[in-house]
Amino acid sequence: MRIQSLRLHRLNMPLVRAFETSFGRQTVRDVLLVQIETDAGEGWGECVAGADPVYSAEYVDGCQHVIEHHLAPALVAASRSSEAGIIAEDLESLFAFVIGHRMAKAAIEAAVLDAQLRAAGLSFGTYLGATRAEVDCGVSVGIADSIDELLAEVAEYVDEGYRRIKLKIRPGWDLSPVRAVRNLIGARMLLQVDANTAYTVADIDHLRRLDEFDLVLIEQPFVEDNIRDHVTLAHAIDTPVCLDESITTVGVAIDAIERDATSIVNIKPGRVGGYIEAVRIHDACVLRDVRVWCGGMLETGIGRAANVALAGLPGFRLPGDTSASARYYAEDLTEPFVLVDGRLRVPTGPGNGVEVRRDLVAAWATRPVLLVR
Ligand code: SMG
Ligand code: MG
Repeated sequence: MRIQSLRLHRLNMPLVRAFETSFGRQTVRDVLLVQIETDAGEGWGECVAGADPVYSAEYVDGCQHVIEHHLAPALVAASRSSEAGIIAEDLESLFAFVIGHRMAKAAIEAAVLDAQLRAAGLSFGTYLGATRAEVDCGVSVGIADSIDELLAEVAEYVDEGYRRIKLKIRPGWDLSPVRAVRNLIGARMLLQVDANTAYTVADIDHLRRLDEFDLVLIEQPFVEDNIRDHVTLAHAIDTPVCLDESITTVGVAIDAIERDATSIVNIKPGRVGGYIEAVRIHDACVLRDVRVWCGGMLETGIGRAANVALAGLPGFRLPGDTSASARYYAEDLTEPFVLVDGRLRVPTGPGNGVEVRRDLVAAWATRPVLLVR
């Protein structure tokens, strides 16, 4: 494919309800979209980075900068000088000169994949290897102002049919909310927690008290570069430990699994540099009989479409943070994803299988479109 240009779109989308985690409270999503134009047609990708570098080192202004000044010029130049043109499989080596910046790279990869799969008439699901037509969905529930408000929110999601509840926790908001929610939803409903690195190894005795709630997993209790303390926790606690922020490459995933730091893996394509690396991590986990599930970054329909396709792969044996559009946004940037019997359908159309609502992308823009060619 010849890549003629990249356009970067920035827009704000208010969340239907504030989302609070151990690292902060978010009421709006600052969305960066990559639109590429090629000789075979166009493609769209969504960047998952947040407005501030608080979930990871990446943040949306940084992603935009590195795309504008480093990745996009390299992509356009390589496309111009290469006989065969560029496809998504070329990007890893093409972008290797930029260290890290996986969320920025993943946004471009998604756009290139969308364009090349549309041109080939293939869906993301078929390309990635999805074996399911629909995927089980969970919902991630933020820290609330009170236990009563938390219970009201969880009850709503249970009524809507979500198949798993994930509670955000932090020191001071853990045992009591988890106990209250477990009492509300009963013993059989899947329940898990996510600390987003808010604890330290000194909290292990406290975290062991979560064992009585029969959780599916505890996600990322300690800082991302500390694999060793997760090993210590995993040996001390019955609840399975699951890494999110720590898992940045297939190599790190294998290392963490083989050291016993994680027995279930959260896969987020944005965090690991794209869908191709996400499938590698999936495959490495399947080989080691480690279950995986698809994480979420409050994506719009553009990112969600591809995530749902990924979640259709056979190793995704737990419900993902792949919730319906209505859990996040009053109006989505694509046709809405609707929960039916606790599941979302994997799009079957070419590319990501959804249509971008350009009117909304333009109407909600916070900056002029930036063109690189
Ligand atoms: O997309 O439903 C979603 C959000 C899921 O909890 C979620 N994501 O650490 O897993 C996580 C968080 C990080 C995102 S905070 C913006
Ligand atoms: Mg997480």
